[in-house]
Amino acid sequence: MHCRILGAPVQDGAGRKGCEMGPSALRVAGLVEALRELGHTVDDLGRLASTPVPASHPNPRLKSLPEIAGWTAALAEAAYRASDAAMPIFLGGDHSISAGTLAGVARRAAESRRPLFVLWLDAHTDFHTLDSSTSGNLHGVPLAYATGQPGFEGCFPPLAARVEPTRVCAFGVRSIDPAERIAVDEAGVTLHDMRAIDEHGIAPLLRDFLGRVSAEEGLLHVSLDVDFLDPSIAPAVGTTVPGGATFREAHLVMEMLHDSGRVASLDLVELNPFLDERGRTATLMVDLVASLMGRRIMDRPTRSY
Ligand code: 6HN
Ligand code: MN
Ligand code: MN
Ligand code: MN
Repeated sequence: MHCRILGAPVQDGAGRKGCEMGPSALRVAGLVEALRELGHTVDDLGRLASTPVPASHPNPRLKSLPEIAGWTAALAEAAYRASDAAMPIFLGGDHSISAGTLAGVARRAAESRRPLFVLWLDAHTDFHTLDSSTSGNLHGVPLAYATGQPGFEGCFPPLAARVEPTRVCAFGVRSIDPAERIAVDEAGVTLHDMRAIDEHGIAPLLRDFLGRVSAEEGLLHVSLDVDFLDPSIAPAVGTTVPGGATFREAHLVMEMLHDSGRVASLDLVELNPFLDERGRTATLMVDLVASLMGRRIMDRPTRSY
């Protein structure tokens, strides 16, 4: 695989500062070396920059709207370019970066006439609109924007192609605001909360989704929020919620994703190195990427989902 690494040092979308250090911490934890060790070629594109664009909205709670609108435009363009004949890995930065990365990879998928699927690994659904957000933190809106929910017009850049919400599957949800619950449902997003994972196990749920991706010969974008993981193994995030994915659940997801051969692009988001303990969260994120990219304990027969 040919990978392109792009740093997106965005922190204005989160309530706590520190995510701008995320790309550095992931590099220090050995991301590029891990990929090369697995036989992949890596182009490190460094870090993206952006300038705020004028934007205003009647919701007075929204924070840093011009900054995040600027990042979304810059990232949409960068993601579109980086996804040409390579697998882009976007290093956040808070989760607002996915507004741009999804917009860019959706445009690429539409041009190549391939259906785009999204696996959203997160304690949250990030499905607020600019109108419904009560915290005003724009890392709570990227999935609503990228799936074309109303109310972003005139603030965020227009979408060249939207992500079809029925092709989005969220795993690990355990905190959802009332407005998001309604919107996710109406949009037709598949949502597996932690209870579903407890009851069924994560493997059969993921196998179903990967089966759908395969059946349509889809491209798969994976968005991995640090808070998908249980805070006891991944403390470096500003929005910890107890009861998250375990170490083995998370690795199993990555191993199954690797076996599917469908992953076309990846976000690593919400890592706040200021909150980490001796780099353990950054190291875990790099190890999860390694599993996704082919590191394994034992060889297994190739399986197609
Ligand atoms: N994240 N729903 C909450 C809010 O503030 O709107 C939490 C958002 C968390 C964002 O997970 O990237
Ligand atoms: Mn998130
Ligand atoms: Mn989250
Ligand atoms: Mn909220």
